Amino acid sequence: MNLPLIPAPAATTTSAGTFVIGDGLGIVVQSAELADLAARFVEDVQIDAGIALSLAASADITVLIDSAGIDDVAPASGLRADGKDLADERYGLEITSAGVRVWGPTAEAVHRGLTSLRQLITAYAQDGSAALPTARVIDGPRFTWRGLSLDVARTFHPPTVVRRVIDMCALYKLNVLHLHLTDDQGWRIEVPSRPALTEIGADGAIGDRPGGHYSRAEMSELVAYAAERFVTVVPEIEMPGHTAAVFRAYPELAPGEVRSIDLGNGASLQLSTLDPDRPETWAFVDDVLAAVIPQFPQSAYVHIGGDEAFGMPDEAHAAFVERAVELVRARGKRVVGWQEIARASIGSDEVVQYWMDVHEVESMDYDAVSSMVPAELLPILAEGLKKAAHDAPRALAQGSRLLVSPTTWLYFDRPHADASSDAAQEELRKRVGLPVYPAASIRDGIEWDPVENTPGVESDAQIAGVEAAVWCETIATADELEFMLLPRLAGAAEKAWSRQTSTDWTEYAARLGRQSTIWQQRGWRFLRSVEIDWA
Ligand code: TNX
Repeated sequence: MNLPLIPAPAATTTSAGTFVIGDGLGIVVQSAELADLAARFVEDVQIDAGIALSLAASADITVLIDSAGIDDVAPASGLRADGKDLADERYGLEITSAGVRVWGPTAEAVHRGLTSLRQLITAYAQDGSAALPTARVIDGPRFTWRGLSLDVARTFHPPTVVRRVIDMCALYKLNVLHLHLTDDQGWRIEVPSRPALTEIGADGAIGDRPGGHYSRAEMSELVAYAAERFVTVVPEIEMPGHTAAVFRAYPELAPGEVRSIDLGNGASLQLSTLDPDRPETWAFVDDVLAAVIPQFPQSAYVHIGGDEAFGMPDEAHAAFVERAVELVRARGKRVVGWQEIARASIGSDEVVQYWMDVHEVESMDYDAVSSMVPAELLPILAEGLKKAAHDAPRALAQGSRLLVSPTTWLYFDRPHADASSDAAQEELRKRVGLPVYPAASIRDGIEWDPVENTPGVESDAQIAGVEAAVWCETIATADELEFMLLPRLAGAAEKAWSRQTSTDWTEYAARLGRQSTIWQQRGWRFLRSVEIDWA
């Protein structure tokens, strides 16, 4: 029997008995470092399943640091955003007719195990108790970097919304939240030595959406909230393109002529970039790094963007990337960047985020696209796409690992293809999502493999991890954001964590249907696809 868990665990055996979880049952931790985890678990089970467990009353659920049996599952591949090499997320979960045990070699592993238990309790909850099947699970991730990139520049998502997104990531064992903190439309993080970035650059977003930024205190609170849930927040400071907000704040950094193409709907595409030949550029970049890096103590990486430096000669772009890498390294961090950074000279410490899926680029319907974008933009796009095919092989040849984020399967700003049973959702579905992308179904999101579908990649070892991305040009509110994230986020987690290289749709759909209880309990909006039998 497959347990109703997403992502699917590595190894499960089930048997005929049950153990009933109900109000007042006790949870005992065997070391003090697990006390906070257990307390959060009790809180989560109360919200998700309406069952009130009690801390330390009796040992119905025992939680402990122990590595018994975890070597039955191979260690994960990839890189960790927090730079830890050895932290191990493999865990065991055993349900017998006498009680439940959750164990692992680290607090993080135990947290992953409790997350599975939380999903099980909710899936089986009925009238205030949950009869769990007796089972033994030994589990661990396929890839160590399992992320979501969230665009807070095109729409400013306030801290309460970001916390909800962190909760979603944690529920699906995703461990990286990559914040796209700066773009043409807004600069969202404080840099005390450059106050105009937030005084001027944070104003506004796309169209008439409100602007905003995270104060230093708010950012630190978010980072801590994520860390408590074993999610590392990786900051992205986009450069040398996508910097119109910088130029609004500090016009002296702008090239002589600032050019942009109007895309309609209040959006425009900038064709002006930071200039690597000007010393002011580097004083600025270093000031920003000096302020930003200490705000993200868990992250071993800084994301420098690097994508779509439209109009910039290749040599200048490469020179820019190389200098930016040096500055980040001088501050003790490593660089992750969008795939275009592979056109520069980089090495095995740099992570290259693969996004322009070759299959998507090849099958693009140029006639359709040309009716959607200004004519002036077409040759620029075409040139960028031509170069894109070489990025992943070039990154691998330089010894870098790929963070796999292909548009086809992991861009959650694609319109949803599945119809919804709800009329209001059908309206949303037609309005939200970038029309240049063909719509994608939930099923599309799980019928692929990060190794098989990435050009030039032959083994898990060449991949840093798997990261979904949600760009917010068409996503204006928290409701719309949740609607685009769920249920797709669960599918991304399945691909990033689960060891199965092919996922059976019918089996996955059955597990997915059981997830909606938690979403409803938490008030998270999700696409009510007619393809799924929701709980
Ligand atoms: C390309 S993905 C971009 C973003 C857009 C996105 C829309 C990437 C590195 N650059 O600026 O928001 O497409 O899907």
